[in-house]
This record gives sequence, C-alpha cells and structure tokens, in this order.
Amino acid sequence: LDDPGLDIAAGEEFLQEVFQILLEEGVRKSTDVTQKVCDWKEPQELRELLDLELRSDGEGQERLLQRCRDVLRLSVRTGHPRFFNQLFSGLDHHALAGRFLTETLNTSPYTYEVAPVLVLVEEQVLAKLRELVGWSSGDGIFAPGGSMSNMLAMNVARFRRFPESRSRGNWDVPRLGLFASQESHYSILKGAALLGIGTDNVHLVRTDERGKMIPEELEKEIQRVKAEGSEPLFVCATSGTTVLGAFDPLDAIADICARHGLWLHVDAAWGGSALLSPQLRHLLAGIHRSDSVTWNPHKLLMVGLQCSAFLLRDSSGLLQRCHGVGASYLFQRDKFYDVSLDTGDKSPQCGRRADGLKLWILWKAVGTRGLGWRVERAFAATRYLLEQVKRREGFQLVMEPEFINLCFWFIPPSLQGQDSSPEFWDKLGKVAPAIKEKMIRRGSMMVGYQPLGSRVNFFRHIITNPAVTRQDLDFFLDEIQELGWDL
Ligand code: ABU
Repeated sequence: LDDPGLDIAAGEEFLQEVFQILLEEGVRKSTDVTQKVCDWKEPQELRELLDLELRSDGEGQERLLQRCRDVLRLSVRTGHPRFFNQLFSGLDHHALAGRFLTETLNTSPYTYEVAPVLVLVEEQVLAKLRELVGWSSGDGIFAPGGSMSNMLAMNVARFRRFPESRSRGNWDVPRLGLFASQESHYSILKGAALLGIGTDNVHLVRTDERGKMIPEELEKEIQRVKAEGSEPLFVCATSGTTVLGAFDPLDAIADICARHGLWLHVDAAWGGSALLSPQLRHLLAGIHRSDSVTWNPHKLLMVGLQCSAFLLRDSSGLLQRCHGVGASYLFQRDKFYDVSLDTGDKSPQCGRRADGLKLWILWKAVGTRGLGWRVERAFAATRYLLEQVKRREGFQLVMEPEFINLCFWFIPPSLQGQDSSPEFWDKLGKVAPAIKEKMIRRGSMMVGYQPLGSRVNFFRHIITNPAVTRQDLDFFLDEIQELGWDL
C-alpha cells in the first residue's frame, strides 16, 4: 500500500494510443463515405473474431489496442452519411468532445458538491429547452431515454392527482385511464405496466390517415372510459411519431384536457427539435399548454446517445415531492451551500449520467441558430429525396411526409403493373426485408423498414446528419433499385 496500485504513466500511454485509434477508426473512418457502413458477420463468427472469453490473466497493451480497433471496425458506423436506419445518426465533433468530458469526469449530477459544473450546465440547458417550449419557469431532469421521460410524466401526473399514491401505492387509487394515439410510442404501454397502472388502462385513440390523433375520438374515449367507471388521468400527445413522423394537433387536445382536468404530456422525443426552426416550429403549436414534455436532443440534434430531457411546467417542486426520498448521506439539509442545487432527488435514479454537457458544448459551438439550421437542412434533404422518389420508377410513397420521416415502398419490376390484390401486398411485404438483407451484407447503407397497421413492410428513411449530401441520397435510391431489381 505504500505505492499506488495503478501504473499511471502506462495508463496515459495507453490512452494516447487509444485516442489515435478513436480518431482514425471511430471518427474519420466512421464518417467517411468511401468506407462501408457495416461489416456484417454472423453472430458465431463475430463471437470468435472478438475472442470474448474473460480469463484469469490480463493482456498486453498491443493486444488491447487491437481489441479497441476491432470493436470500432466490427461495429455499425452510425456516424456514416449513409446510415439512415434510426432516429439518430451522424457524428458531431463538438458533442463528442462533450461526451469525452462527461466520461472523463465520471460523476453523477445528483449533488452540487460532486458535480458543480454539470449541475449548473444541466440547469441552464433545461431552462433553455423550456424557453423554446414557451415556458418562462418550470422544472426538469435528464432521463435515460425518451421511454423513461414518458414514464416520469405518467408518474408525476398520478402523484399530482393522488399524492397519497406515493406512500400507499395503488391501493387507494381508482382504476385510471391513460390516453395516447394508436401511433404513440410503445413506452406508454411499458410505463403503464411498470407503474402498476396496467396496459389495459392505456386507451389508444384512433388516428387519421396521416397518423395524427383525432381529437373527437379522444373525447369519445374519455367519455367511454368515464362511463365504465375509470378515472381519466393523462393524455400523451405525440409530436413526431416514430414511423410516420406525425404531429398530433396539440391545441385541440389541450382544449379537451383542460375541459376534463387531465394532465397533458407531449412526447416530442423526435419532433421537439423542430422548435428550434422558425420555419417548422408551427408543427408543435400549442405545446406551451402542456404540463410536461419529453424531448430527445440525441435524435435530431445529433448530440449523441443519450440525451433525453423531461420538462415540466410546474415550478412548485412537484418533481422533487414526487420522487424525493432525501437519502441522508447525499442530500444533507445542513450543507454549507444552496442545497436546492442538489437536484438528484428529482429523479427516481441515484447515479445518473450528466447528459446535458454534450448538448451545452454543441449549443455553444453552433448557437441556437446553428441548431435550427441543422433541423432545416434535414428537412430540406428530405424534400429533395421526396422529389426523387416521386420521379423514379418503382417507388411508391406511403404518404406525403410532414417532417423528416420518408416512408415508401419499392415495387420491383416483377410486381409492377399487378393488381392491388392480397397476393400483391403479400409479395410486396417481402421486398423490403429482402433488400435490407442484401444491403447489410454488402455494407453499403442502412435504412429501417416495418409494417404498420394494415400496411405491409415499407422503408422509413430518416436524415438527421448534416453531412448527408444529394449524392448520398441519389446513391440511396440507386442502391435500393439495384438491390431490389430482380426480386
Ligand atoms: N423510439 C426510439 C426510436 C427508435 C428509432 O430510431 O427508430
């Protein structure tokens, strides 16, 4: 014990090498359009290549550096300009610097004493996001992903109506009713299960042909649930649904919530970033009337996974009262500084990642205008792709996109000109998975597909990365045509 048990000099030397690898393999190559997006391996082959077994003795530096290279080389390059698979993509160098800083600091922003900078950064970032929602005051916390942010909203809504539920559980609470559209995120169902509300008590409200909640159907559902003896509590409107990118009509939904005294939560995990664009923020008109908002800058703002803000209009300390337990070893009331900065008890978590820092660094780098410009560039790129899809043979839109989700089928020559029979749709539903398999095996690009309601598998193309160019989008369509031509 007389000497440190870590070789600090060797550790630093190792890190120097790792930073070079990170820059070369993780940053340069993973954003280089001439590289493959992925290098597909069957799981067993990959297990063997990685040599996953954990042994009694450690390995030398060269072997470890090779392992670092392998991890990067054999992973999917989500920063690549031809990765269109998820609602996140791209690599922002400033945000990545913020992620490095967060990892290096290795602290939890639950108390000011262990994370003074991170607590103040989080406070500032949350205030700025709330300002964009249209609130001059309020509260909030970063959560590990949009699903958790949505669950926090459900929990806080229940607590506001039934404060005793915190201590007595669901025993004294009537059967509750939660409402969200048929296109809402699946986390509403998960949250109802986790919170003991029950998935049967989530009422999925019908949507129109564009995937937007129909307010009159919400009103009917609320009346029906009341007539059945349940107590309506919570409405989740969605601003940017996962597949179609639909925006629910927030003002009409807010009117209904006000009439029935219901909590209005807006799941703007995907679409919230449109608030940064003067041209697109109308999509969320009425969001300031909500009680809470989920907003994931790790999606459209390219901040990096993960960065999910749960924002609250209430400024009376509801979040703290709902989740706080006041652990005496963390949240001592007799500290020498302002203990309102010990914000960790607002969260059901204890250890928590400081997800605000990377957004703060990015925001400092490009400003509010720069963030808005990125959203508008993604929108403009989607418009370009839309025009090309309309022009090209074999492509059929699922619907005109309102936002950045471009959904379409590719109809190969063998199916073109056929009647719209059940057999036709059955065969068409097999096209997207077949093309996807070929593209992943080739490693040329990645895009998602899914069935939705009565619609058979179609592609959902998402752009968030400002590095994507017209050439990438032309390549994308050429590649779909080439891969699907002989199906
Ligand atoms: N609900 C999170 C979004 C998943 C996706 O990237 O499509």
